[in-house]
Formats: sequence, structure tokens, C-alpha cells
Amino acid sequence: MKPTDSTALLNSASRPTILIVDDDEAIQELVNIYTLEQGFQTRSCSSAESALEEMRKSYCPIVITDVQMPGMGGLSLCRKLRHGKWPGYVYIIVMTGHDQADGVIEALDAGADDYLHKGSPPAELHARLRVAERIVTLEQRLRRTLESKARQAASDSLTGLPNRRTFDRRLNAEFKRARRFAEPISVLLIDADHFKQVNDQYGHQVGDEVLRSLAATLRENLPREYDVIARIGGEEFAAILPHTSREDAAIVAERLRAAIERSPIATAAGTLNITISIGVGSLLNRVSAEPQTTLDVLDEADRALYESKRLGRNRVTS
Ligand code: GH3
Ligand code: MG
Ligand code: MG
Ligand code: MG
Repeated sequence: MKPTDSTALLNSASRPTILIVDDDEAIQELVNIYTLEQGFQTRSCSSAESALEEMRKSYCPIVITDVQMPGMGGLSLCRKLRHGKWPGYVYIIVMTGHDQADGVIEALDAGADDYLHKGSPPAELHARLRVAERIVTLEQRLRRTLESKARQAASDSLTGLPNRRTFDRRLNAEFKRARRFAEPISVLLIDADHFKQVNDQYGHQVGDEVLRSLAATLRENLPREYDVIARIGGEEFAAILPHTSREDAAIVAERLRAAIERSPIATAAGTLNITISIGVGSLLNRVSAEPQTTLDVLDEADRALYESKRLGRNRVTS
């Protein structure tokens, strides 16, 4: 077998798209041919302005641009691409002519990653594109890793629900929103009853199974997409109910309580009947009232939860 250019083995669907920008259509076409034969997808533009428009329509990770063009020049395009917000990194190769005016240093300082003399052989363009592809692939991998780390940091590993930190952030955001638009908002604090007994009697693993099942049942019974259900502590959950008054929150809470009561949980130790107690806290939104903070509302929900426990558990206090 002939030695093959390793990049040619990559399938073209997975190769990054290249945006070619040049006012000279002959050069545009030439670069287009050279890149297409390497299996890249391409799009072409005759001006920097149309290139920016094209990028806004659909992001391209690699841009090859001419320097001298009527209207906005290639270096301005570099600066605009660098300062714009794109879904990922934009790797820019500037094509320089033979004259000194198309300075390499200026191009790099304007934000270009690489440059190419227009007279270079296609093999050099191909090699530079392999560099571009390496960088772009690396950046995509890094971004995916960071995104997945951020997702992990936001959720609780046992149940997959948002964790305490995410709950606090969402609550602050939803609270501000509710206040700005004078809308109601409520919070539920939910605590499993006599959960210590489950652990003591059946072991921690069964306890974990129960927590996972509770999380799933709670989530299933909060179908509105803007409601949040989080695990905020050991056997404690909390819900944020935007646009929900105290009365409506009490109805939702009762639905959750009843759903858990009538859903026996299958575990390694057999089927267990678990109940939950709930406390409701609500933003008053009365103009004359003392401004409440999220802490005030959480405090109120906490006291209501304590009351549910005191009155015998498996109940809602609002
Ligand atoms: P109450 O009805 O008053 O809430 O009683 P309780 O037993 O549920 O309350 P308590 O706060 O005394 O006990 C909570 C228990 O939850 C203690 C702890 O062992 C258990 N727990 C906390 N986190 C986890 C966890 O991640 N997994 C398991 N299996 N148990 C946990
Ligand atoms: Mg030109
Ligand atoms: Mg507790
Ligand atoms: Mg408990």
C-alpha cells in the first residue's frame, strides 16, 4: 500500500469547514479547489463584510482571508473575528501578497494565527491546514471537557439532580426576576421522613437507592420545565416554583407528598414505603411589605418543614 497522507483518511463530514475570503474570484476558486481536495468543506465570500455575515449565519472554525479587499480589509476582519463571540475558536490564516504592504507581523498582531504567501505551493497550504485542524480539534476537545466538568459540578452525582450550588444560583436568579415583574414565586423544602432508620435497618446502599427513587418521583411530578427540583443535602430536596403563589405551591407540594406516599420503592432489601414532609415558603410581593430576601423565604420554608415534622410527618405546611 502506498503511504497515505494521514489526514486524507479522515472522513470529510468530521473535518472543519473553511471560510475562504478573497475579492479575487480566481484565488477564491483556487484555494477552494486545494482545500476541497483535502476533504474539507468550504464556503467562499468576496468581502470581509459578507464573511462576517456568513459567520453570524453559521460559524466556521477556520477562515482563510486575503488582506487587501475593497471595503473592510483582511486585518480588520481578523480583529473583528477575534473580538466577536463565536461558538468556538476561529483559526485565521491570512493570505499575503508579495508586496510589503501585506505585512506578516501586522497580520499576526491583528489576530491571525498563521499566514500564507499567495505564491506558495498547494502542499504548504495543506500542511498549514493540518496545523489549523489540530488546533481546532484540540480547542473543541477542551471545550467539551470543560462543559462536561461544568455539568458535573452543577449536579449531584447520586441522583443527577441539580445540587445545592445550582439551586442557590437558580433561586437568586428566579427571585430577582420575580421581584422585577412583581410575580409570585415559591420554594418547597422537602425532607425524607425517618430516613436514618432506612440506613440503620437496611444499610447505606439501600438508602442511596431510596434517594435515587425519591429524586426520580419528585422530578416526574414537577413537569413544568421552569420548575427546579434539586438535592440540597443528604435526604433533603428543594423545589423552586416560579410564577407560583403560596396557595398553588401548597397544591403542588401536596401532589408531591401524595406521589411519594403511593409509590413504594423497590430496593435490594425489598419494597419500602417512604414518606416526605414539606415546608412552603413564598415571596409576598406586597408593595408595602419589608423586602424579603431568598434567605427569608428559605427560612420560612424551613420553619414550615419543621412544623410538618412536629405535627407527625408525611404532610405539607404552608
Ligand atoms: P426526620 O423524619 O426527622 O427527617 O428523620 P431523619 O431520620 O430523616 O432525619 P435525620 O436528619 O436524623 O437523618 C437523616 C439521615 O440521612 C442521616 C444520614 O445517615 C442519611 N443520609 C444523608 N445523606 C445520605 C446519603 O447520601 N445516602 C444515604 N444512604 N443516607 C444519607
Ligand atoms: Mg485582494
Ligand atoms: Mg434532614
Ligand atoms: Mg429526614
